[in-house]
Amino acid sequence: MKKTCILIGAPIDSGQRRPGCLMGPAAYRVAGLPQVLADLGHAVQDRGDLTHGALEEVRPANPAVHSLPQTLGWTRALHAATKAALDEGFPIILGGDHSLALGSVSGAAAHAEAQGRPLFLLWLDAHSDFHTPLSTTSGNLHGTPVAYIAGREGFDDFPPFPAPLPAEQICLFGIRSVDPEEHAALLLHDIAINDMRVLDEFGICAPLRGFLDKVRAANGMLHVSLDVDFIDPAHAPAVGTTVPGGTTVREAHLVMELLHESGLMTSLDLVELNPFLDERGRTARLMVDLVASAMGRKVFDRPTRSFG
Ligand code: NNH
Ligand code: MN
Ligand code: MN
Ligand code: MN
Repeated sequence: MKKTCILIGAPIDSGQRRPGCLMGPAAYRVAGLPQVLADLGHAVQDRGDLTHGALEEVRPANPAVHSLPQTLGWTRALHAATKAALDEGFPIILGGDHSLALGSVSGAAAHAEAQGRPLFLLWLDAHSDFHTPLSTTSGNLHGTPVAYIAGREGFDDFPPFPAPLPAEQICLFGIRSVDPEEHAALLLHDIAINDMRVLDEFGICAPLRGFLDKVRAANGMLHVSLDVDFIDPAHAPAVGTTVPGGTTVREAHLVMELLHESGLMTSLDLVELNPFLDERGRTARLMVDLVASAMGRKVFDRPTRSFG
């Protein structure tokens, strides 16, 4: 199905400490994302880059937390932009660090609620990002969006999350770095955790198809949040928080191809690309190629599936 892709640049790097993610949206454009989508037959509207708007003075209860006013400003801006874009097409958020998902997923949740449809979340990441602003020791709010989305307490400075997602509607995929506090909280919440151990044993298809079947059965909307560090740093070096043992290039493409085949994905974040750390643009180009697979590019275009 051809879509109207709405590109929303989110040059945000207040959710972590290493400068560079704010160059992400520019790198995706330089790597040719708008043209790649157009070549696949989609309509493309590039809305340019967002700004975080006016900042309020807020002091975090946890002194480790930094840049809270900026992250709150971005959360409001991304909430509004994503919610509005969902009325018109398929939003692709060009990050920016993963704290942008505090806004993009809350905007998608508000849209889904207005439609009377459940929102599902596929979190493709080395990390579980299940800290709260109270539990984080790094103080980096990019480590918190899944907790916000699942309705964990500790987000008093943030707008209340519209209809927090029940655990069954969240799927973490590719996980291989979980802090002790996140681990304890995840066990209480019973969220599906397809960590690398699971993917090593069962592969990509079975766990992902299981989740997609649930989305389809519920007539759900599906937000996908793709963190660059989902992919092994050998292939995707341009990220501040590399964790070895990630997915291969083909495994990442297979996720995207299954998402396309499912026809279920309704919005997408591309996060944590730090072009300052890249090697001649290879990570930016890989991310663009992954989006192409998610939007219909195939190695070989079979009319029906045939493996004979
Ligand atoms: N759990 C760590 C923290 O809270 C790392 C989070 N970093 C990420 N998440 N890159 O995807 O600081
Ligand atoms: Mn992340
Ligand atoms: Mn990560
Ligand atoms: Mn941590």
